[in-house]
Amino acid sequence: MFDTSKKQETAVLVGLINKSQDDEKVNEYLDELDFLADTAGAKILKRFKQRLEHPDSRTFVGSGKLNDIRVFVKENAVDIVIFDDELSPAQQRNLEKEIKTDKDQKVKVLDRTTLILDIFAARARTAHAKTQVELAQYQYLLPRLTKMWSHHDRIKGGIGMKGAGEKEIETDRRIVRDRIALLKERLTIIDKQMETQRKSRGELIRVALVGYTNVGKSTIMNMLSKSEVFAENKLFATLDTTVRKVVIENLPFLLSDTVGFIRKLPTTLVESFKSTLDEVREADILVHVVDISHVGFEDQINVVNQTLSDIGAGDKTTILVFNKIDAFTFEEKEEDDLTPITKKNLSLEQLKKSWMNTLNSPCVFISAAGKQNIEEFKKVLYENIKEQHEKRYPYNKFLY
Ligand SMILES: Nc1nc2c(ncn2[C@@H]2O[C@H](COP(=O)(O)OP(=O)(O)OP(=O)(O)O)[C@@H](O)[C@H]2O)c(=O)[nH]1
Ligand SMILES: [Mg+2]
Repeated sequence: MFDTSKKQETAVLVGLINKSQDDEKVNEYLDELDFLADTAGAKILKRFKQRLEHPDSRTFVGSGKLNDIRVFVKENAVDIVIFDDELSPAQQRNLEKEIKTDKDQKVKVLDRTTLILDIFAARARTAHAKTQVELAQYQYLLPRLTKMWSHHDRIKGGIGMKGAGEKEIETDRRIVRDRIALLKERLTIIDKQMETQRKSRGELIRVALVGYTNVGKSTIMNMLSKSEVFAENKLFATLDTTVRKVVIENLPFLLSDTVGFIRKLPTTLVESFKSTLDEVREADILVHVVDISHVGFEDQINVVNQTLSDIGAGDKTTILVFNKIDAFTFEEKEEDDLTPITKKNLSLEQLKKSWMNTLNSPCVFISAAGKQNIEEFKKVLYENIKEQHEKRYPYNKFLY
């Protein structure tokens, strides 16, 4: 969707402030949307925020804000307007019409879902990932087809006649449906191959790295397995699952690194990434990686937990790994500062204490890039794998 062959495309972001997301939260969400847009190759020129309890059913924002956007887009020749929520087909159509001031102006209206799907499409390398992403894109497109191409309506015939426009839409829909059916068939075949592959891996304990996108999963994978999984400071660097055999002390196990999660991950994506996520579903132990240097790390933990329970992996043994302690910062309070303490004032030590006291599952604080506390992490991992091993092979305790 982003054309990288020409000059970098420019974009503006739009988000709503309401009861469920205050100004600070919206800033954080727009930071993330900015990061997504940057990953996709666009340059953000401005953010628009509006206080509105519910999105306007016609144009998402109110008419005053829409006018501000229209003026800015015109003056700065902005290429794309990105909304931090899923737009209904009608909203998208109305917005495209109303933001344009003259008919030659080329401005695209995107929502968060299209942006995520777009990044996934650009990052997919293997046939498996490509098929999964294409399926998700078509599934997103299908219900939007009639209304999106509503210009056909105008050439519709009189009462009782099926107009050419409608026929065209029907044809388009049929093509998309056929494509979806074909992609699903292909995925079934790939799924079977993957299942056979997983079965042939034998009886080793399986550990899966899970977590929000960009928290350091692949960096940890590389550190533990000395493999070279692609890791970089972009969202969704990893789409495919990599599995490596790792040995700690003399205990071998399988470690997998997979796609990261994000707030409002499009449901079509979760569905079509089913077989990639099987690796997580079938794991014995989850290593939930958290970026503790991120202001919204607690929200990210909740998003990941929710996604895990959505895919049926919510009740597994989980080790919480707080990564990037080297980049952690906090606002230290002066002694005479009597304003109430907030989460922002907590030091790393205080955070550690509070998490260790409230969690039932093990947790550890590390820096994968800075190689801090890795031995402790390995020890926790070892203990948990050993425990699983003993449960599974009660008569085989002394093998390691
Ligand atoms: N400061 C700091 N940066 C880190 C640490 N661990 C990883 N990073 C950086 O964080 C960024 C993301 O790391 P990845 O390992 O690609 O993260 P990921 O969770 O695999 O991300 P996705 O595959 O995109 O979901 C990279 O730029 C890493 O260098 C750490 O301990 N400290
Ligand atoms: Mg990764």
